[in-house]
Amino acid sequence: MNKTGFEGQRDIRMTICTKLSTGFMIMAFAVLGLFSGTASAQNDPQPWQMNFRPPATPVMEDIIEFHNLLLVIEGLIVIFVLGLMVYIVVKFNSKAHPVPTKTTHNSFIEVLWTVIPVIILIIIAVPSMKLLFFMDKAPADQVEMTLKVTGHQWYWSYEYVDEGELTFDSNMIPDEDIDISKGQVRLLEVDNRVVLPADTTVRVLMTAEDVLHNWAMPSFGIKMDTVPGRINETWLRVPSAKIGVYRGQCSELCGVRHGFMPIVVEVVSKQDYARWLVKAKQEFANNSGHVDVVQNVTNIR
Ligand SMILES: [Cu+2]
Repeated sequence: MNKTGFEGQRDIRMTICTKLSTGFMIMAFAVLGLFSGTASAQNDPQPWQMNFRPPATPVMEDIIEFHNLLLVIEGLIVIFVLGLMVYIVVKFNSKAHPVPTKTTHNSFIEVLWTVIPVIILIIIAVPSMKLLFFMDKAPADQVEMTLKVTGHQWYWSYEYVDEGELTFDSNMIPDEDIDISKGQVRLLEVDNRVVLPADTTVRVLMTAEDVLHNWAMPSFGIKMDTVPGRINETWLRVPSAKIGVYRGQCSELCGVRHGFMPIVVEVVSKQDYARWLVKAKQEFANNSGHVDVVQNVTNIR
C-alpha cells in the first residue's frame, strides 16, 4: 500500500501529540498508582494492561495517533475548566467576595465560547474523517488477496476466496486441552488459526450465518459486525517487521457461548504462507462449501 497524502502531516502531528499525550498518560497512571513501565512488546493482552496493544497495521497506527491528538485536546480542556472552577471558588466565595456583582451578559465572551468550541470540533473532524475513509476500504487496485470471515454460533469460519475451495472452521480450544508450553493462551486459542502473509494488502469480507457477531482484532484496528445476509468490508496489511500471532474475540453479544469464540491470526512471511497454503489445501480438502463442525461440549469455568 503506498503511503497516502496525509503521511507527512501525520508525522508532525505524531511527534507533538505523542509527546504531550504520553505526558498525560504518565500523569494519569502516576495518580492511579498503576504505572508499570513501558508497554510490552508482546502482541497478547497483558495483565493490568492500560494502553493499546502494539499496532500491527497502518490503520491501527493512525487510530492511536488520533487517540493521542484527542487526549491532548481533552486534557487541555479539562485543565482549563478545572482552573476556571478553582479560580471562581477562591475568588468569589462569600468570604472573599461578600457583595455579588449583578453582571449577567458579556457579548464578547459569549461569542468566544461559541466560536472556540466550533473551531476545536473542526480541528477534530478533519483527521477523524480522513481516518474513517482510510480504514473503510483498500483501493481495489492494491488488494492482493481476499479473506472471507463468517461468524457462527459459536465459532468462526474462514474462506480463502482466491484459493478455490480452501475453507475451514476455527473453534476455541477448551481449557483441558490448552498447552501453555506451546504458547497457547486460555480462552484465546483456536484449533485452526487464520494464516496471512505479511506485506500483503488483504481485503476482509465479513458475514454471519445466524446472528450478529463481531470480528474484533485490536492490533489491526478492526472491530466490525458480521451481519447475516450482508457483506461488510474492511482491510489489513501487516508489514514483515510485525510478523507474529495476533488475538481477538467476538465483540457482539451473540448467545450463550459468545465469550468462547476467539480469533487467532498468524501473520507469516510470504514464503511460509505459500508453504502453509499447500498443506492447508490438503488438510481442508474435504471442506468444500461450508461444513458445520459439531461443537465440543465442555464445561467452561
Ligand atoms: Cu459471536
